[in-house]
Amino acid sequence: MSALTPVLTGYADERNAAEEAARRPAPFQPKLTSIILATYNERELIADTIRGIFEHVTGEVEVIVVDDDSPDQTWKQVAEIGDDRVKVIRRVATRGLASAFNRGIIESRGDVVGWMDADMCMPPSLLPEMIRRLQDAEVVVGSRYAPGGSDNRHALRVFASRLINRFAGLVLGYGIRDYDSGFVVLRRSVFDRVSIIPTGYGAYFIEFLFTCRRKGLRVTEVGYAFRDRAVGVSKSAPSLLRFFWTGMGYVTRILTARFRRID
Ligand SMILES: Nc1nc2c(ncn2[C@@H]2O[C@H](COP(=O)(O)OP(=O)(O)OP(=O)(O)O)[C@@H](O)[C@H]2O)c(=O)[nH]1
Ligand SMILES: [Mg+2]
Repeated sequence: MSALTPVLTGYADERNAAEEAARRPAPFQPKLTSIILATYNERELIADTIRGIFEHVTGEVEVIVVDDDSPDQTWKQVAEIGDDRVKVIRRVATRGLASAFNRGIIESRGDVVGWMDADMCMPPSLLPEMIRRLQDAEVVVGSRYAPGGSDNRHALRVFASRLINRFAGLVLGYGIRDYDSGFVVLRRSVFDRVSIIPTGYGAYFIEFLFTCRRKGLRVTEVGYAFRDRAVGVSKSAPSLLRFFWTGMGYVTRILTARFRRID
């Protein structure tokens, strides 16, 4: 073998690598990412959530906060941040998580749209990985039950959540592990095919994911550690009775989703 061989091989390797790179699709890079936060009495945690989003999501970002006239004046707290990338909508005389996210979607301009809770239970640091995964999917869900995921809440809440998800998996299928996650980023084009049905609390999300899959869209889950809220009051489970009613709402919605055909 001549002394030149390694040099020639190196050149061929480089050329192959360059050709390979040219063949690969360009990494998915949104022009504008819109993150929607629905809030009700999140005064203590809203600023940290918004700060976390700007810290972690690169490129152009807008944050849309939809607040239902919180008695603790979360809306005012957001307005006082004074950042023109943050838009606050103060809805009056209406309440609802699903309708709040729907309003945020209507107001959003991004080619990537996402939404999450504003109580730091869902880490903004996961957003870059979720956005990156849009390379190979239309919808990317932050998941407590995918590999790498966990949930540190009270055992009863974890049990109920696992039960709901097991039931959703059984009735609706498609292998989605965290059907009611509520932590998502997606390509705007998804809304050309699927709308959220904006009624009720968090169960709208189950039907939304189910419809996405039914229409052939790719849904990917990324595991994350859900941390129970450090301060503030839970809106879904402030009492055992309310917790039970919320759970019943989820069960009804799963069954409705299975048989409803809107389009
Ligand atoms: N706009 C609006 N936001 C709401 C409403 N209810 C809850 N939220 C927000 O929705 C997100 C989820 O509510 P949480 O109270 O955290 O409910 P949860 O995540 O089921 O329960 P915990 O995390 O245990 O408190 C939070 O950002 C809330 O501020 C509502 O009626 N309107
Ligand atoms: Mg929460």
